[in-house]
Amino acid sequence: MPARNEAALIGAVLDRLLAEVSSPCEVLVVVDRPDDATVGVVERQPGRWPGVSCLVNGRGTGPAQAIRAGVAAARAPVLVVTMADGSDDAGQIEALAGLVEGGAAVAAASRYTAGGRQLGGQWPKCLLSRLAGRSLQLLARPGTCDATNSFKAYSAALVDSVGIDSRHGFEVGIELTAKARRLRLPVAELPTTWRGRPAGRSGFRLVRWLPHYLRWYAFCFGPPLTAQQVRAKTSRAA
Ligand SMILES: Nc1nc2c(ncn2[C@@H]2O[C@H](COP(=O)(O)OP(=O)(O)O)[C@@H](O)[C@H]2O)c(=O)[nH]1
Ligand SMILES: [Mg+2]
Repeated sequence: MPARNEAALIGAVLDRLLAEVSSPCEVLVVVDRPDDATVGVVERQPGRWPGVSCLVNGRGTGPAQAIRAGVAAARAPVLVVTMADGSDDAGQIEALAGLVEGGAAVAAASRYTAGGRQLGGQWPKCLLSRLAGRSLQLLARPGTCDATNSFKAYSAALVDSVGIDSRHGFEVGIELTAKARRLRLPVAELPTTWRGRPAGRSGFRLVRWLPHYLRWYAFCFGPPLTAQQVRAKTSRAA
């Protein structure tokens, strides 16, 4: 769970998450700085949220780095990325994880499938992500109409085999969906309702992050690859 300055919202989000998830789980709230007030809220109430801890990410700032750090520290075979501002329906975490346990490499919560909804949020971002998600499913068939939503479950085996190259915004979701597509691994989806934050400011940087999204949109297209070939084509060291 990437978090920046979420002191006002994190408590309710963790209450809801722990009420909804009955399977054993570890929750990592990943902040960029030790003085982020989110940490104070979580640590001031020891025992209130069992299994929840804060991770201060030393790798670099921004959502992609936070997600990478959380994924690297997580020990479970199924990983779920969800937001700390309450945008995601925590009631779907179990179902998404269940799809991965059942064999999907990626399970996406989709705003753009029949039954899905998006409430609030900045309209240019909403419009572009809808256009990207729908057109991608039409043209490249990755298995979800909402490749850009961050609320997804992943098999840890997928992430281990191909790694995460994103370093900027929330493009990790489309990156791993694109990689699963090129590996021809199953991607599943469920309709979801996404909500714009009720308080605080969105950290989304549409113009700055767009090129990174486009890179992974393009990577969805093309012949099947092995994990080794995916790494060779995408890894920064390559
Ligand atoms: N660690 C970390 N988390 C971030 C950063 N920017 C946003 N987040 C978190 O990512 C989630 C989604 O961010 P938000 O600003 O709501 O983006 P939006 O919903 O796409 O407008 C929230 O949990 C934020 O706290 C960042 O720079 N670092
Ligand atoms: Mg948000």
